[in-house]
Amino acid sequence: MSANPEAVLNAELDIETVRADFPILHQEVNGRTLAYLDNAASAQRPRQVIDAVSHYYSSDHANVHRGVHTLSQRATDAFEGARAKVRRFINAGSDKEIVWTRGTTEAINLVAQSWGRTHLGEGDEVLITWLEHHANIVPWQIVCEQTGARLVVTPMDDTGQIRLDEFERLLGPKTRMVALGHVSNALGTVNPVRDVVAMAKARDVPVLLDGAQAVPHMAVDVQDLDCDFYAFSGHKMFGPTGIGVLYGRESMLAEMPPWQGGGDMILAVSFDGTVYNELPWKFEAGTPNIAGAVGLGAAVDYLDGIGMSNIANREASLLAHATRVLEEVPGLRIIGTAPGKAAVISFILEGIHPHDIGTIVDHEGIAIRTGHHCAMPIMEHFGVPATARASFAFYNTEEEADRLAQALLKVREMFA
Ligand code: C6P
Repeated sequence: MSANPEAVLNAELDIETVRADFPILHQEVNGRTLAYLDNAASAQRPRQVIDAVSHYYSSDHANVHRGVHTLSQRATDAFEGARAKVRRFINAGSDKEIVWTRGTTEAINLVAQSWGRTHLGEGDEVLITWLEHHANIVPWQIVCEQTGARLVVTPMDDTGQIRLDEFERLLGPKTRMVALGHVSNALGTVNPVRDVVAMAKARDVPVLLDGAQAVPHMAVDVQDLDCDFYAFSGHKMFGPTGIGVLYGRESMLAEMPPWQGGGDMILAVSFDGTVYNELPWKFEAGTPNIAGAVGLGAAVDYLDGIGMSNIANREASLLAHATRVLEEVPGLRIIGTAPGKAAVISFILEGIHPHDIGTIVDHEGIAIRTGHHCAMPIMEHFGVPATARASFAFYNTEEEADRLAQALLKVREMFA
């Protein structure tokens, strides 16, 4: 699909054209056409991203920010050009606010270590929610251990929505940071991040949003959200693995110390001391994932070409269809039933272990994820060890959802 935002704005997506962009989807798995319904774990890449990475390695590769030679300049232009694309995509105010990381996990660890170790002390509180991925729990637990701060958790209700009344109550004089997911990977709940940010801002508490499951599926505007940090991963938004982004408000990043030392994050080094580089390079020690950044820039172009509102609309109708057909499977219970969910359906089948479900549907060529989805507290809340999870992208079809429902009927027959 060519990048032409006006032509496709609010258009019905031509699914066959879109699917033609994704070579991996056109294969048989276990003798059946692949139905890839594990997009929340990692989405697939369009040809445009694969070509951009291949072109970079075939024509432009050298180290960045280090050479006067032509290839190094080309690599630097491609690398910094990708940063500018990401900045525009999430409407950050400046390229200085876009820090490359390995992914969401590293972005959150960066904030926990750099910001957390300098701002948290004995008795301070970090307020998260029950819906977090482990990547937005464990880094805070680590920094709490290091500083004597305490992790406070906002409960959720049985539909999988955070209790805003409880959040407001727990947001107290000792809260130093609020950190929560924009969209839950395990349930699909879209959290009321605007309300949360407004409440936190009223008390001058900074907010970090884990956007790993939001950026691929909806338009995200960090200035409009008014958050201080926003973390996301390239591989979930149709870009390469090993590249991700930390957006940080410039005033926050400016006063944070580096969290890793080495090449590229310095202006001058002597044995008497080091002068750190400017933003954002202060946080990018060592040779970065240049090809990953280039590929992520191409993924942003691709998403822009389709239009995020078209993607959100398409996925909403896919979710409605898939929910309807899965609910017809006897004994199936959907875990996470918040209104306005993202296109994620976590479910259990009475009396059948999710891993068995995953293995059997794989024989039908259908890829879903089973397990705790790196969100063990959510499983604990619902009293289940694991769920099966189908997670959709704009290139999925109603027919694939129907195939999943039919495969689940077979699973039930096998265990009858
Ligand atoms: N969730 C899933 O199957 P990384 O691994 O750093 O790219 O992303 C971590 C992460 C952080 N937050 C959320 C909300 C996520 O969903 C993830 C990754 C995958 O749901 C793999 S566990």
